[in-house]
Amino acid sequence: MIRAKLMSLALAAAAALAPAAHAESGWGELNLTQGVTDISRKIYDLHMLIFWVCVVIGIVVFGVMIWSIVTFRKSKGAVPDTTMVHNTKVEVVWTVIPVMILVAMAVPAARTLVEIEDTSKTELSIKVTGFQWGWNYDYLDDGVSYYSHLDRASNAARELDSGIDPHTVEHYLLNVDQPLVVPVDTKVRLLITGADVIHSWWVPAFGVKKDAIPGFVNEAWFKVDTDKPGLYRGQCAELCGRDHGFMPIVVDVRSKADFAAWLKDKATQQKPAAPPAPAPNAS
Ligand SMILES: [Cu+2]
Repeated sequence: MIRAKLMSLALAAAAALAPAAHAESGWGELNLTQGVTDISRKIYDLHMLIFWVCVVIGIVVFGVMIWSIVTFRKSKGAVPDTTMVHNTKVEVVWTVIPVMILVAMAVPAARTLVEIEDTSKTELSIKVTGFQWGWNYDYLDDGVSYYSHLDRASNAARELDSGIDPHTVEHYLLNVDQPLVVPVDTKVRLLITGADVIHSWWVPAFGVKKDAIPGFVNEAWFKVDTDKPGLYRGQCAELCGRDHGFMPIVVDVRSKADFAAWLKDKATQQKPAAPPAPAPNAS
């Protein structure tokens, strides 16, 4: 009777989940993104590997537990065994198997962690300073530096009683006035710090999230695939005060040639004006 009830419950649950499982977009939105860098894909693969390890362990453990509860219930006349309280063989097995599983997960995880921290051989260094509330990007070798704030349209709509429907604003709260511009296929090193309180620079598609701490310089790096130029969005990921939700991040990834042209342009714009020529001596 109970077994039949359990079976029908399990079937009902499976039926409820099945159509949703087919709607790729629905479930895809819940999962980690695969991203556009080698590291972000490695993080995704690790996440999936460990997720499935957990699923299998969950099924096995709960399966044995539920089966034991149902099969050896009191109403069926089960009597607890008080003679066998220790079994060395079983203890060894349930210690060795989890240790092996943990080691099998730790090895690839450690390898990826080491790679994430490897900021050698970078080709472009940008200092990122988080402040209340926005970001400053400083291209250290090129004398280019600028601020990146929430874009005007979002900023107007977010005001109390603005009368603007946020749904009409494109990329509401996820757009900036000046994005960070970087080239594809280039190992970009970020030197991340904070000007006032702790912020965190987070762009999921790159697999990068690093705290911006005043007085500290944290390093991070990313290298976007050659065939993946475009706009990538992120947000401050450390609660930093009143306008924490209003300091998004946008990274504009361009081809190497486009980037070089942009950087040259920006550098000329920012070059301080030459001092006025000295007035000819009035004699
Ligand atoms: Cu913040």
